[in-house]
Amino acid sequence: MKEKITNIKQDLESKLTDITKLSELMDLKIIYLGKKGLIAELMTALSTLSTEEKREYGSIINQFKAQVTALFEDKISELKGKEEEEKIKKETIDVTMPGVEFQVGGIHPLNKIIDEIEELFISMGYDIASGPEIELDLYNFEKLNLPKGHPARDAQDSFYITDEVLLRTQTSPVQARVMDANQEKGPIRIICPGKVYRRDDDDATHSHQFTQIEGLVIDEGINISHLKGTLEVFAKKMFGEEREIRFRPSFFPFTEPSLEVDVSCFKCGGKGCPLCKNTGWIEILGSGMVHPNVLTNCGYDPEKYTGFAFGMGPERIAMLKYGISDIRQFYTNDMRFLNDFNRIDGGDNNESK
Ligand code: 2NL
Repeated sequence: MKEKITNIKQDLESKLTDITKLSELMDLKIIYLGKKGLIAELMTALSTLSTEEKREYGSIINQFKAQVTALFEDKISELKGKEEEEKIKKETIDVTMPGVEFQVGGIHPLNKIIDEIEELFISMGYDIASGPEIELDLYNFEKLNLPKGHPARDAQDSFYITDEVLLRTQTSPVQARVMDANQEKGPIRIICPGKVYRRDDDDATHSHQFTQIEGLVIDEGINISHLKGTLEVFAKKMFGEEREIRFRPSFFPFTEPSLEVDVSCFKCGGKGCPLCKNTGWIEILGSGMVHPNVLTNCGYDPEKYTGFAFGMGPERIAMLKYGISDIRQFYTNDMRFLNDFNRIDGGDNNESK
């Protein structure tokens, strides 16, 4: 038995020195250490021996097995190291190969406009407020001086979920909620950007879902000159310092008086062109002094407080500013359109769409 073990060992050592390939080594390992390998055979042979001999040789074979396993482990790591070295030697890097082009994401043009408007109002001391898109009739209409049956709350235009719950049609309910929730009933200066929903058939100028930014300022002594000054700063910031604004009387149920705001045409400078339909002016937003009923409905004393409010559509502002003719471009995620606004210059020079 001893002799047999010595022979197996010598034979293995000489075989191991000759082997240069990892795959051959693995085959050899099975011959020695496999289930039906030489070591297993030695173990089987034990059964023919006496109890005494079994004990002696059992322990010798176990030690031998450990030695053989160690020999294989050493050789495996030696060959693996060599193969790795050779692989690295063979590898070359072609520095002239073209690189992989990465698609870099960017901020959506609509969000860029919203961010820009938010920045401006934050710089004037406004807070940003938000609220639910699934809204109560109470906040979307009732508190804003649009009682049930009011012609301006045409049910045809709204997505009602129940009699009292709908998808908000404007962001004014956010402002009504802020007024309502203000315990001190003190001054407010907020803008409310967000998604709104109307039951419209989508076309180049209509979308059933779009965005709005509304603003609200409430304090003692707020008057229409505050509104005019604020919106003039806004118009100049968005459309250029040389711009002028003008106000036209209008009607909204939640403001009195109500004013529509036009900016002098930034394409022709006011001389008249197709963009301004030869009027020299372009409508950019609606505004007015907060209706006393709205103040009362939200817990403010209209004898003490006055306020102004305005509302605009960021899509319209972006379409005017960048010459975009179809509102659906904002929602269809056509990469050719989006990439136009994703250049290093931020797309501000885009005049071609
Ligand atoms: C438009 C016009 C406007 C308001 C929105 C408002 C909100 C409260 C009270 C009073 Cl809580 N007014 N919002 C006022 C005037 C006009 O939006 O053409 N939007 C696109």
